[in-house]
Amino acid sequence: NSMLSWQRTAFHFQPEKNWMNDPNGPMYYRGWYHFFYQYNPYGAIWGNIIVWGHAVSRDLIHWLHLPLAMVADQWYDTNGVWTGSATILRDGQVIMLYTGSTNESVQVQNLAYPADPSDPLLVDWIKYPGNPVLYPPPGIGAKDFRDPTTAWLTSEGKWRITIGSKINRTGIALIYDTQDFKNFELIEGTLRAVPSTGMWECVDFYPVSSKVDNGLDTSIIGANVKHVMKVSLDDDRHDYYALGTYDEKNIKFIPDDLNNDVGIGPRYDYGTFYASKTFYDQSKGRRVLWGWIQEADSEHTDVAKGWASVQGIPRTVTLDKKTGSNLIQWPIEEVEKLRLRCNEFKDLNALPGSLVPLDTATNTQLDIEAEFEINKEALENTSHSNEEYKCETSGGASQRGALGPFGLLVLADEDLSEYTPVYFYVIKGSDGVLKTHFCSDQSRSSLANDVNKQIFGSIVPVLKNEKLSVRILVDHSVVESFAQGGRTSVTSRVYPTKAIYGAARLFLFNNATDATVIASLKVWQMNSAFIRPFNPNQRT
Ligand code: DQQ
Repeated sequence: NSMLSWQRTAFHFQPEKNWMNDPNGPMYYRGWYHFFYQYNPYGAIWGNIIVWGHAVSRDLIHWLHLPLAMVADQWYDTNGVWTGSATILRDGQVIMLYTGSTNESVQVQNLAYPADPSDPLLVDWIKYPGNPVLYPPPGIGAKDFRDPTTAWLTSEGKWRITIGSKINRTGIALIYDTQDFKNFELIEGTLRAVPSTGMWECVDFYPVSSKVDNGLDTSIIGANVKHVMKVSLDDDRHDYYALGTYDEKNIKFIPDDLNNDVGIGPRYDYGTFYASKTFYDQSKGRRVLWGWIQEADSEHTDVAKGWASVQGIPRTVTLDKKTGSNLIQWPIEEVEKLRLRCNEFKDLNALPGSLVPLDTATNTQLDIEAEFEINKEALENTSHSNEEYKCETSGGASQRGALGPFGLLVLADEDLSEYTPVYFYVIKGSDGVLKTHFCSDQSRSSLANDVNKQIFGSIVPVLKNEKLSVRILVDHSVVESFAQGGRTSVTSRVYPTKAIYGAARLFLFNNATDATVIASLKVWQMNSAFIRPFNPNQRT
């Protein structure tokens, strides 16, 4: 089926066909990255039966699709093999915990492990005959108990996991300790609970270093370590994180800032990015984040095209040492191996109200790095505006202010009947302090009318003497944008009908009324990744 085939991505992970959602059990094992994912083998919708797809890679970019890892063949997962996480024990043994939806649609936790640990591809999986290993505890709804995390070690030498749930409207993270992943002890209380946040899906809990930029194994605690707790809010389908302290003695996560608590505080991404999960990559000593990027078109269109969803380019996650109050997310370095020809533009002058076509080759597969500076006079002379600005509601890239918007139009066609602006909008407050918003505007991204054209974005911290900078990965129907080295990210799905293949163009734009913007850019054409079925005959 070649319908809408230009929307297929070239270097983002996706199955050959059908529906995909959450990332599951990512890990590095014996030379291979493993990626499992929620998958419907029967169609392009979430429905029928969700099982675990499986793919492996040497570099997190090129992938081989393997047979389904687990299907819904037991009473305890017959309504779905749902999300779960991998734990690698100290002797190298792999433990997989996942949620099953039972024959009565009760959410239970199950244990699985590789049938042959000496097979680096881990093709075959065994479900523990004693499953399920956990039922919803008293007081917890049968359908509010899912998505076990990777386990971490307690100071007593036991393994500890957390599982998302809710009580009334309070989102909670339940805690269990175990020694063998078969018998679990429910710990009284919660790791964290936040009123009015609803069901917590896909909780993630991990340490980050406040000193160095390498990642930390999930069990690390102690000096120079902060903890990150992330929840996926079923209510609004966004991933929120909080930075804080893990009080191991009282088994509590304590956020640094109660206004930036779990379910309330910053988001990993202000666009489309959900049910994400990190893993510690012991081969490169980094923590890597996977997130599901769902479609913004209609279910009807997904069915017609025969597939739905992509995964984000894996991102390394570190603590921002400069602000101390947010994470830095950055596309894994391996994606740079796909860079082909580079067009470099130096000190382009974009006057107020200007559009500058950038002469690049093809523009559907790009890696862009851009820096922007507002001329000094405008910064100094512009009177404060006290403007209330919000990417989502302030009129997008066509609303003009003194110091914004300016940025790039990606996936644009020559006539500008379609384009997606990724831009900054700077505001000067009455105190003279500048505030920078970073947005992605989908309102003119497609001539099709059955797609969601919301505008996304948020504030991005900009420190003294920093230029404004953005990195944008463009891949046919997905645009992943990172501002200020990864302090804020915005991902969007866009569905151009004209700005496709050779017809796609790239523009620099400046819609500010006062600011002249000096822009320098590097634009790389991106190669396609090999993402294809594994041929067992080629196995060496
Ligand atoms: N998706 C899974 C659940 C999880 C949800 C089912 C999040 O385990 O809570 O496909 O997208």
